[in-house]
Amino acid sequence: MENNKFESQFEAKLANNDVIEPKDWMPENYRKHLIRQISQHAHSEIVGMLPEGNWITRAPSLRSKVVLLAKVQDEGGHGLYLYTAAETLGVSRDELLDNLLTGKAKYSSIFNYPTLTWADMGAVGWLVDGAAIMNQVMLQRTSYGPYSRAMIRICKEESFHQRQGYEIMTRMAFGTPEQKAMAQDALNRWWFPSMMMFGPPDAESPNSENALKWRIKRETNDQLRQKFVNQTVPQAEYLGLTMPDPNIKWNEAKKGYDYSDPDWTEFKNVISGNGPCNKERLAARNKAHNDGAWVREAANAFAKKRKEVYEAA
Ligand code: BYC
Repeated sequence: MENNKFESQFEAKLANNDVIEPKDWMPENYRKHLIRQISQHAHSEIVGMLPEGNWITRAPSLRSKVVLLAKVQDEGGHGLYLYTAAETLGVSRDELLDNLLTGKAKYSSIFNYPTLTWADMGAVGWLVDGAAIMNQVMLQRTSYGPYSRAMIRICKEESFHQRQGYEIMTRMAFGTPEQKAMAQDALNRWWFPSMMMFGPPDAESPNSENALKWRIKRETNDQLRQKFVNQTVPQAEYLGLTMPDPNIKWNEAKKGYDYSDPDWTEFKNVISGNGPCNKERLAARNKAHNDGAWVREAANAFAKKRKEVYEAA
């Protein structure tokens, strides 16, 4: 009876577009759904630092190095806000990190592809951050308060990241023929993996129904994928690059572009641990975690000492 009352209050808040806060009553499945999505998102930010971190020491100018460095640091910050948001749901950071490091947790499929040339820094910023923003703008209005607030800041920074990538693409596409060919090659390799970032087609997305019902997501995987295609095709045209999908064609009736689906078998392979870089990414995260053990020990020792001094005073 009591639970019913709380449940109606929860439903009323959702219907009213109010946010749910950590101390509010929430259904157990809503809590679990959020922990799953927010922690996967946090892991994606942290693993997402690796493909770009790969190019910091090889950036072609001091300016491009500083900008890339700032972008990669932002992603570390995004991971931090998101882990903190997940912790408000009663899960510990240690448990979440353990799930990532042991390969139990998912993170975005996109970060299991290699960054082979400097043009990939352009394509990642343009397409990967472009897809991320397309998905994340709606998450600023997600129903869980701490996630929504984290997303507001993240989206501001992601817009800068997208511009950083598009600037690199512009310089290369309007540069020498060799640079233009590198930009085209990067677009060819990153297009379909970026389309996979939105998740499986709606008909095969087991989590979408609850996510939409609870206003965690406000648009479906396919709706966002379509918006991303509509936004990106004119940008590629401006760059004078060819979209690597011969089926991309304006469809007046739907006021959007038709396009080919990515290879969903490849997607399933990548998210089950068998993408081109899955093993390398997990090994790099584990190494960074182990190498950082002394920092955690020092911070804990300092906190303990400070508490003793405070209590003795
Ligand atoms: N990669 O029922 P579905 C970023 C999984 S951007 C891996 O549709 P949902 C960044 C899904 O988890 C990237 N796994 O799920 C950008 C589910 O498996 P489980 C991160 C994927 O949750 C630039 C199963 O497939 N962004 O961080 O309704 C630089 C069925 O899917 C993927 C976010 O995380 C994928 N692409 O929709 C640095 C945004 N797609 O959990 C960093 C927040 C699906 O049932 N997340 N799966 O075992 C979301 O909006 C949603 O979670 C998704 C998936 C759209 C990703």
